[in-house]
Amino acid sequence: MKRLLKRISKLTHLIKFKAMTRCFSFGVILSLLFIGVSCNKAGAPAAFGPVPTENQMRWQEMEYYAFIHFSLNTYTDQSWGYGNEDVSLFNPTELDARQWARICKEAGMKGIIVTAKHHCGFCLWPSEYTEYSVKNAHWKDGKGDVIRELADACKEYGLKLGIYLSPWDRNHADYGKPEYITYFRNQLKELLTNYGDIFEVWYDGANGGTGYYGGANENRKIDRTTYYDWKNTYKLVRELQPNIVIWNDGGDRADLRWVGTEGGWVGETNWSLLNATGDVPFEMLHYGVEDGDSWVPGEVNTSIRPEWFYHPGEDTKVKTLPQLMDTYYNSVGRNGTFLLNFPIMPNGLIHPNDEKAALDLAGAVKEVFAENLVKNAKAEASDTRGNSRKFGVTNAIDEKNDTYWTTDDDVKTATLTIDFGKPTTFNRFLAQEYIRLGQRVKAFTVEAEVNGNWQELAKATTIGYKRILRFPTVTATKLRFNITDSKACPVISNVGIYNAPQILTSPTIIRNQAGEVSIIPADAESEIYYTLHGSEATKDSKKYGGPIQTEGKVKVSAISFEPSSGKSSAATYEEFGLPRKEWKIIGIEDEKAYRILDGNISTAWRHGDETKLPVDLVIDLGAALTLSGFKYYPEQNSWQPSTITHYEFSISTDGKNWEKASEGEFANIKNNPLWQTKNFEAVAARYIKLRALKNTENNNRTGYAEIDVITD
Ligand code: FUL
Repeated sequence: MKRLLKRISKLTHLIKFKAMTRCFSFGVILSLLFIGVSCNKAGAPAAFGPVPTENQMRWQEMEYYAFIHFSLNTYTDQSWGYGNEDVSLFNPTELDARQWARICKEAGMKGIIVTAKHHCGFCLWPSEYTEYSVKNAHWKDGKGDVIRELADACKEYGLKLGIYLSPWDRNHADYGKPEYITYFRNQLKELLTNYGDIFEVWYDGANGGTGYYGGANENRKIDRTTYYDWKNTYKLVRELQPNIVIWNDGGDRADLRWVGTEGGWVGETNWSLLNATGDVPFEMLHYGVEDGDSWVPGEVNTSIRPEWFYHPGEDTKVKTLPQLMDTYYNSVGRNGTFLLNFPIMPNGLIHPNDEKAALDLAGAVKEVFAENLVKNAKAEASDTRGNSRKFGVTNAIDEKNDTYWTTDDDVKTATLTIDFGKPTTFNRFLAQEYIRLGQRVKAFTVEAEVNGNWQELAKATTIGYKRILRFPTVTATKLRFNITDSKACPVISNVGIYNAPQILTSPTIIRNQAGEVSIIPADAESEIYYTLHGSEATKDSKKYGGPIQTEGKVKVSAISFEPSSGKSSAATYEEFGLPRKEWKIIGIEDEKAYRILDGNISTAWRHGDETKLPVDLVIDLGAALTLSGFKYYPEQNSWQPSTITHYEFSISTDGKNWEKASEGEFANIKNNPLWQTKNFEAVAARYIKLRALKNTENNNRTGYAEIDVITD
């Protein structure tokens, strides 16, 4: 029987077309085999549709691991290096990869993926194939090797090592030519042979564009569908590291997929499936493809700060506990893995604020899942096999990943009832499918029996490897987990019920054009305390009673405080430049354009549909100021983006004669559409002009949520 099942599962995996996913529409032979299985009610169900490889299984079970962004950008305050940055800038005098590994270990992470080479081409290891590496840096007199130090530290702390190797290389003279592919593979060989086991390799999707390219300083375009010849690169990778998983951003199907955003979430519906060929639009990256023919699970990558590389200005922008907790639920809790980035500081260390945030998250996750309330409960299934001994419901409450509850083969709806025996308080529900047999569940609900009445707590779609639902705290004696639709008989390895402590969300701080600061709590019942001078707000700070009129530059810090529990949120910080009271937008009649200056990043304005790029936004600042930079926050609209990528910024004293102060790109703005800051040499001016040259979509749509200037 075992051999028969193995053969069926192999066949299911091999034959890749849509009809395969319905048992009784298979070819005659397969149908007979399935009927044979379904007749034997004592046997295990056959695998259904695509299933994970052992490498994907091992990776999925890691759940949570780290990204490290470290390169020459760390020393130039950039997101993307151009490829001409001086190697000697790289000098992490206190570099300690053991500090990185210790923090990751204590944070509950299982591995670390490091940017061995980012888009600027600089290599963190002494590659034999380029001069643009640590071997020509001052650091350790050119004898250093960051990858070696990290590999050793990972070994010591029992963490796995992963490698990010950017295909786009803005330094290399051959980029865009066939010779570069040989170079890229030579580098891969170095990284995949000299540093022990590598669990994951990451090929960033940013590809081609302007760059230094060995001094050519030009725009190089590549055809991303053919240039890298991924098929043969993947072959090489698998030969060198048979246990590895390969990440690629969707265009070239690998083992793992990007989830279409760097914002820290994957879709609530999340199939670990895609089709092996054809386009993968953003929505598919978010949600997977229900009838996809290949197992390509999603990995949620996001940074612990707004940006990937270290920028000192973000030391107060480290994500708060509620933000990180949300990301945890929206990744691990939605059938994804969580890849959280630490930017390394120029001295070679992780910043203490980032360490604290990661350890706070670890503590909070531990607290939430400390006690699984199903442990002492009784479980009952709605069908016969579910109550049998071999595949019965007790397997779903034993907290083991390799045992499961399943129903009779022809059953696609089922209920598991948990009886706590006494009123029990909870607010989280966790379910796991035994994905080795495929991802099956399409919809489910959770109900609770409160004072003798059943009430619905949550309604959801897919489960996959792990699904966690949050709902308001309830006290109930029984809980019902109803699978309301499934592709084939459900196979559930675990359910969990938890009572998570409440975490107070930090307030939002905004300042409008008139200089009024408003502080908005996430929960209207919270009290707010604030400071205006940069020090951290505490319960002893001033109580907020409504908008505060401010003049000049201000640094606001605020906390939410819940009088009933005595709990405070983490502090929010916002720094505001000069008020924009006297600012006027020139040449645009539409009053709504003033949304660009309203201090609220969730309101935006865009030019009319007839606009053709390049297009200008001209502002009269009302008086001459000494400017040393500007800031742009793009409109947050992922369906019809209006995000500028290439710009010119000019200044004028009279609004007629203009001088260019800055030009270039907003690097990585498509994937990470947050504040873009550009600095330039201080200059006095009364008028500013932001000229949009190009947007992320290569069309003419141009919008702005906010524009501001930096003054000395
Ligand atoms: C993006 C890159 O362009 C960013 O710089 C960063 O490395 C992120 C993880 O992926 O696409």
